[in-house]
Amino acid sequence: MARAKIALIGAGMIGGTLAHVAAREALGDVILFDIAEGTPQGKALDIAEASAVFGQDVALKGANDYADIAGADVCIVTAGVPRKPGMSRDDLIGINLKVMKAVGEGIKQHAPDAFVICITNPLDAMVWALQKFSGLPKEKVVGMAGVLDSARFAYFLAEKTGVSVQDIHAWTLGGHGDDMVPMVRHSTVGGLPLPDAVAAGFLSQADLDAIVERTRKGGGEIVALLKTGSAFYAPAESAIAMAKSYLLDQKRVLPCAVWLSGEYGLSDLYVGVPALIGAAGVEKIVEFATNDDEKAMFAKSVESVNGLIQACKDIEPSLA
Ligand code: A3D
Repeated sequence: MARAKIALIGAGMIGGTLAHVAAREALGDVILFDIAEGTPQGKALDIAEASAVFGQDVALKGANDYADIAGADVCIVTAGVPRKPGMSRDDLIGINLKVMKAVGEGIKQHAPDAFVICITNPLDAMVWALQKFSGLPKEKVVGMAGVLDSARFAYFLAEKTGVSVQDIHAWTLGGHGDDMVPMVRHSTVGGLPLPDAVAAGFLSQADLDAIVERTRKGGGEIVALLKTGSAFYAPAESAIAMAKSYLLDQKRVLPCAVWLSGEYGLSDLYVGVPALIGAAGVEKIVEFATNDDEKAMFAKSVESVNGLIQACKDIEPSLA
């Protein structure tokens, strides 16, 4: 059987890491695409040379022409600009919306059958715009944010409780902004929902509150440390988990920005909820039972996402 073809649109910090991880895991042949000449070619060659050390038979190629993504099974989009210290994700909207238009048209023309994972920020609005510009089926266009936000939440819980990350299941829903919703009652440490884990002495309520706040600001913490850009290792790993679930039909339930049509009482927007990803793309949306507090936090987060979508429509009238 032919190897899968993975097109990475954007060969910057996340794009290069995605190429490395995809090649190491032999997920498929990799096309690294960027408008910058030389960068995708250089990174592709560097990783291809490394393949002789890590011992995987995969082909890597750098490209500046969308024709090279033809027939891709998966496209992962990181094209655009990241945040610098002092910027919010929303400050990126003007530049990145134009980039989504070019990328959407490229995918529509050359890889219309691909499963598309958007990472470019502000995430929920950019994946919404990318679906519109590409015209691909909504179940084949998703945004990566929830896997990363939930991974941060899980890591902080593991660090504080001393329990293996493998035995922690953390869920973060809503938009990918500082008002995202870490789902305290639905997240577990060793099978115990977090309020029970507090009662059992794994961590204090104050520790849990601090972890929830740190999770919400997790992206900004890395931006402040790096100073020149934003996180890339954990975002790349997160998107690879989603691509793998699609390519291998794993049917994992992962928090992803997906198109909602009635679920959670919402329609016509992309926002982070648990979604089953299999060979058909988004095959099912899992609806958590939410209490009044969780509903209010989710509604606030959705309001921010709707504000960003409105800003996209104001900038690009064809999206209205
Ligand atoms: P960076 O290293 O700057 O890479 C972006 C790449 O996009 C550069 O190589 C550019 O040359 C390229 N590019 C710009 N315009 C185009 C275009 N029109 N077509 C093709 N390529 C283009 O950034 P990065 O890899 O660190 O981050 C990429 C994006 O991911 C940014 O928007 C970040 O804000 C976002 N991001 C999202 C998350 C989420 O969890 C959603 C996390 C971290 C970063």
